[in-house]
Amino acid sequence: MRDAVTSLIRNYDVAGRHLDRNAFDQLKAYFDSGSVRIAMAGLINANSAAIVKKASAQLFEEVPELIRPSGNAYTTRRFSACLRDLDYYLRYVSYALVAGDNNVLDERVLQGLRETYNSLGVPIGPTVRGIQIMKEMVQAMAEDANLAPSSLAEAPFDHLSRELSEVSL
Ligand SMILES: CCC1=C(C)/C(=C/C2=NC(=C\c3[nH]c(/C=C4\NC(=O)[C@H](C)[C@H]4CC)c(C)c3CCC(=O)O)/C(CCC(=O)O)=C2C)NC1=O
Repeated sequence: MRDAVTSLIRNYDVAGRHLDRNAFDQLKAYFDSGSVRIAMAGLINANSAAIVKKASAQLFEEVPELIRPSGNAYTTRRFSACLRDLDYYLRYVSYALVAGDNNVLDERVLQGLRETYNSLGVPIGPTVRGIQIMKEMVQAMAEDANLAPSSLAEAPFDHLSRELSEVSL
């Protein structure tokens, strides 16, 4: 698992190079944004249950087929699995925010996930929509809490969405 600092050091070490101006600019940007990242993770963790509840309600309102008898989130067990997945995404997003790096998402969340979803018929499109709804909620909460720039919250949610849907950059 890597964070912004270990990723940067790794790249320079692989190339056998001293840290240069560009490295110091990147490090400074990471440390300067540190308290906002931590506050955002705190906001997520303090409100995770409410975020999952509201985001899932909105998702099921937008895509009601999911909870109809032929839907993937139909039955109590699958409904709970769906909410649990949203909570996983939220928790790992908070880790990635603190780390300033999406590597934790690749290693702990995304590996093999598409295959699992495909084999269980979990629809990717609505899952990505759920992730995006949570992103919008977290950004709105960050704005209310005067955490700037609130766009810092975007990267990990977008990374999850992009990798899950395999949409090229
Ligand atoms: C920490 C990393 C991690 C992730 C991400 C994870 C996801 C994950 N979600 C699963 C299932 C599932 N995921 C969903 C999710 C949904 N269905 C829908 O219609 C919605 C679109 C969506 C919710 C937004 C459902 C319903 C299942 C159960 C499917 C089944 O068993 O038939 C499964 C299969 C095993 C299980 O049921 O527990 C995994 C591994 N597990 C992990 O350890």
